[in-house]
Parts: sequence; C-alpha cells; structure tokens
Amino acid sequence: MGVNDVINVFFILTLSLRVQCQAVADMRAAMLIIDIQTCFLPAGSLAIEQADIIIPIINDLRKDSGKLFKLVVLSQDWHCPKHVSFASSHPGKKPFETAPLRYFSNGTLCYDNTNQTKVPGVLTCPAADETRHLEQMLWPDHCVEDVTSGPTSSNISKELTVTASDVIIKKGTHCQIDSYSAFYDNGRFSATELDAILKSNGIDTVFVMGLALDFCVKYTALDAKQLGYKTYTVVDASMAVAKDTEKKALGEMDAAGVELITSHKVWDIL
Ligand code: VGL
Ligand code: ZN
Repeated sequence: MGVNDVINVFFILTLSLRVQCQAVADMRAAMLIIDIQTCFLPAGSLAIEQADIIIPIINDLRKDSGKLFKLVVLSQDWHCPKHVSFASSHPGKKPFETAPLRYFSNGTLCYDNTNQTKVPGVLTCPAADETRHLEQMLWPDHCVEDVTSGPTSSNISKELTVTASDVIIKKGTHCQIDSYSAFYDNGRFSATELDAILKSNGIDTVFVMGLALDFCVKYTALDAKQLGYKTYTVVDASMAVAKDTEKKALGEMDAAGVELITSHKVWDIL
C-alpha cells in the first residue's frame, strides 16, 4: 500500500465519518408513544383487544432506529378517581354512552338542567348561553392517577422499553375535562408541556404510535400536524378501540396531511 492509498483510505474514512455526523446533526425527529398503560392492555379496565401485540413493534423501532430519534416521549392518561370521562361519574349512564357537557370559557364544567350529567360540586350554567358544549364519550373507570396495580392502573406497561432520558407527558389530569390529544384537552382550554418540549429540542418531525389509534393517537397526530410538525402515524405500532372508528380515524388523519406508514418505513424516512 503506497502513500496515496493511505491518503485515500484516510480520506474515505473521514468522509464517511462526516456523513454520519451530518445525519446525527440533522436529526430532528421525535417518537411520540401514546398511552401504553395497564388500563388499556388486555387485563385493563378499558382493554383494547390485542393491544399488547404492538409493544414489541414499538420496542423494535426503538432498538433499530432509536439512535436516530432525538427525543422519545411517552404519554400517560392520568385521571382523578371521579374523572368526568368515567360513566361512573354520571348516575344512570353506562360506559360507551355519551353525555353532553358544557363548559365556561375558562374550562370549568357547568351543570345544565337539561342533561343528566350532574357532577358533585359543579356550578349551574348561566341562563344565557356563554358556554361551550362537548359531547363526551363515557368510559369505564381507567388510568386512575397513582393507581399502580389492578385493572384501572395508570402504570406504563413493564413490557415497554423505557429509558431514563424519555420524556413523560401526563394528560387528562384535570378532573372536569377529558384529553385525548397529548397536546391539548378536548376543549382546547389548556395545553400540556409537549409542544414547548418538542420546540425547545428543535424537533420538526414526529412519529406517533400507541393506544388508541382512533382516539388519543388520532388527536395527537392531528394536533401535531396543525402545530406545524411533519407528522407520521405508525399504523402497525398502534391499535384501535373499534373497527368503524379506526377507518374513520385513518381517513381523517390522511385528509389532514398526516402520513400513514408502517414501522418498516420509519428507517427509510429518518
Ligand atoms: C383513550 C379513551 C379514554 C386513549 C384515553 O388513550 O385513546 N381513550 N381515554
Ligand atoms: Zn382516558
């Protein structure tokens, strides 16, 4: 091997190193892993059928392309024991029925005599309609704050790979309003810290996956897109509550410009 060969090898090595560093420097993508919690898994109180099969897919994504994500965010549905989204908070109502809810403009719930959704301690709505209406789907008690065992546990699954640098975002933390999106509550009265955390890390692209595809994954992806992030929903790393709402959710995300992909595609995009 002559001097020129040595120089050439050196040149090629430093070039490939620079290309790799460039890839790392340009890495502005985050993984948003939504609500992989006991309450939504097969033994949970709001069990999503076969939800457990997506966990190894998410873990593999972290393993194979994990170093290419600048940030991994885990969201956690986190409700007070008498949360307004629980059917048990509405006398006479059963899970999967809906209830009309009315809110003052500051996001506090008011009680409208025309519906049967009286929640203890809630003020009566003003006669003049200065309130916002939300049709709330009522759920079984689930993901109760600080409950760490049993079907209503809000624990993140022990099967999911979690590392010390992961960011955890709690959602649904206000007793009187539900929150499907990891960015805002359902009335958009308040925001979580997610957008600020993504922005402060220079994130411009998000890959959303988890539970449930037709609720929290959908609303998180729609909000991410609206907030200006390049947004991908990883469909095979997500599971829906029901087939009909799954189809509708995929259509809504597609129409909003969210890219629907499978986990195999992630590596090609990054
Ligand atoms: C969810 C229903 C109620 C979800 C949360 O994570 O999709 N669904 N709370
Ligand atoms: Zn919930």
